[in-house]
Amino acid sequence: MNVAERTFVLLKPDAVQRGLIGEIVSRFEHRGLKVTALKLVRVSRSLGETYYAEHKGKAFFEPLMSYIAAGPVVAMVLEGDGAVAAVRKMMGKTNSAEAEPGTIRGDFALTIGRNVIHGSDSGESAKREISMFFKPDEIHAYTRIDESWLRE
Ligand code: D4T
Repeated sequence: MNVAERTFVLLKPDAVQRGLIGEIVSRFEHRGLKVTALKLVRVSRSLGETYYAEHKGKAFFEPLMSYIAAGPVVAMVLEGDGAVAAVRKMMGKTNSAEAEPGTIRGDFALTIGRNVIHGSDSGESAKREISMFFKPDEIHAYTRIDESWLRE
């Protein structure tokens, strides 16, 4: 059964500063995912720590904090059938060095520490991450003109 779901995507500071915002958002739009919220924000230290709480104490945590706070990021909510899994597949492996060509990391990144994008790994993570970046009234409902062609 087709069930539209929400996922959260973050274009990291390297994506913004390398001029990749349009290219990456375009891939999601062309796939049929609906952008229902989008903004440029700065990740504070406290937001970064909450966002990456599961990694606190690991060797890469401090470099990760510096990276994510190094410049503005683009936060967005995407909606569509199987959106969480679709976005994860489109991003490719976390370690860009192992990401397949054709994926976002496989096409635009080389290392794990500069992997240009984050996408939620489950519906539960999506809910948590969306609530960290967006108020409910910042998420918009509308109809895409191609919607009737995106499922049977
Ligand atoms: P994000 O959250 O950035 O989408 O990454 P993933 O969900 O794909 O992967 P993750 O939580 O395992 O890693 C979070 C973040 O930390 C960086 N990282 C990770 C790193 O710099 N060195 C490492 O060894 C690991 C495991 C990359 C992504």
